[in-house]
Amino acid sequence: MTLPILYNCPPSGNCYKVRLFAALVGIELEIRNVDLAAGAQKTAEFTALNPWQQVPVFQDGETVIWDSQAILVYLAETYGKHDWLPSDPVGRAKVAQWLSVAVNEIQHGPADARLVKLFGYPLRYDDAAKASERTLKIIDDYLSGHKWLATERPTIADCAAYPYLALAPQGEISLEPYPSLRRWISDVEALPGYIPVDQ
Ligand SMILES: N[C@@H](CCC(=O)N[C@@H](CS)C(=O)NCC(=O)O)C(=O)O
Repeated sequence: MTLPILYNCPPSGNCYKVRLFAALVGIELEIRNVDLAAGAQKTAEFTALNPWQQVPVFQDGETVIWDSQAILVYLAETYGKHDWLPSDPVGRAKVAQWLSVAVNEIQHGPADARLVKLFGYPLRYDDAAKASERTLKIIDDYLSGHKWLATERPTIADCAAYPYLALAPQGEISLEPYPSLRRWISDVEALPGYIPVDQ
């Protein structure tokens, strides 16, 4: 049997989103690690898969998808149970809303702070820390009245948002002031099949 391929980088939170969801729903993947530090994402071969020269990339036969949010949508539709991506208009829109937050507010807050502290990326740490404060506060307030992000049950929105929220302390962003966010993180970690990020 040919397994779908995930072009992956072990400490990447975006790649971890895909590995996490695959583990939660029991999708077996062939993992191909891409050495970002050595510039393997910039080769002609990899650029043909993803012109943005980024991981993750997912390849399922002839189908190639880049962007972790898009891969989650594909996996939920193709392999996952429909519960992970609701089919009703409101549920679908709420999932899209949080996928957007994952790429924008979460990326430019705790994910960027982690890039600076863990990998020395030339980004402005103070800006990322300030953005993190606002983002984490808004999400914490929201989660004080909601068990999961998009619907009454976990969806791909939770998988997309979880990695860089849970890994915020690696960017020296404390989760201490956010009890509802910490409760949600524990709930994600209690899901059957949960796997932690590679280090
Ligand atoms: N929106 C994309 C972002 C992907 C992304 O930023 N990937 C990073 C690793 S987390 C990457 O491949 N960077 C390549 C580089 O730094 O040259 C996604 O969600 O997949």
